[in-house]
Amino acid sequence: MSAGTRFSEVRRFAELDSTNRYLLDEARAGASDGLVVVADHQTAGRGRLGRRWEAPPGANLLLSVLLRPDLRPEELHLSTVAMALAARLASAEATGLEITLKWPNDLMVGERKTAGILAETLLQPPGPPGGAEPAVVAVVVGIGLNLAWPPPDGAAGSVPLPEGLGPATSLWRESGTRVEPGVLLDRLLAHLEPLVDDLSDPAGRRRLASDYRRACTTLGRLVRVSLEGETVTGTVLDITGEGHLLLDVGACVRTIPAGDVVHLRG
Ligand code: BT5
Repeated sequence: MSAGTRFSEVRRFAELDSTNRYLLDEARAGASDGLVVVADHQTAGRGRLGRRWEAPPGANLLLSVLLRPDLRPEELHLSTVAMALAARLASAEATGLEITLKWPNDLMVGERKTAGILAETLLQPPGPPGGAEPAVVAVVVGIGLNLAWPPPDGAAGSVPLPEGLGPATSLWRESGTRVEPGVLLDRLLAHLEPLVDDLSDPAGRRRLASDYRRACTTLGRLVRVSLEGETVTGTVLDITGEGHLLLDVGACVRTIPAGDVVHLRG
């Protein structure tokens, strides 16, 4: 990335446990806004709720960025939104595919997941519940973007997908275009730069939220949402300013802060 942009320092690793773990440690040690880390392979790539992110060495883009935006904790979901919009634009530009967003953190081609985003936060003070309102010190936003894996059917060297992966796809599989991780990285960071500026500006935050709504195919859908200990089905009425789902479940409208969604029909 060219000097003078927020993302002028990119650290590249052949292997790391997790790019998010690495940058959270760097953030605690005082690393600056804009540090980027990329790995060819992760040995313990993280999803939400302790889940794993899978990718064979060298196939996909695995990256995290460290941000220190001027955000309140309830606005943090917008950092995931900024990454999702940047990755969507970069992927579409490189392949011509239409990429949609699935609440809360997925990029999709049709109903198959082509990227997942994990934002992890450092708050100050982390202290006990009921204490002073915490401030956002840093947020690490990681994305795993499937470029070449899972490969197209019959491609040389195909290996069976891990069990429980769910409906996954890659840009190569969907478009026939094999994009190098470095090419997609440059495009993604170029799109991310102005979107990260938007995080620290009220008008910018409104723009991010409205661009997200336009790209998010969960809105208006009949969905099944798995929550801790319960599954609910309903129609998505809206996504709130805090990034929560408003779900019409018939008897009432539920506010869902986080969960796993299955799109049931249009
Ligand atoms: C996510 O979690 O989708 C967030 C994934 C973030 C990964 C990036 S890679 C760079 C950075 N460093 C990290 O350590 N993490 C971030 P979640 O919504 O919980 O989805 C996880 C689930 O997606 C898994 O349980 C699998 O079912 C599925 N999955 C795993 N690998 C996948 C892949 N490559 N493509 C599609 N689905 C996958």
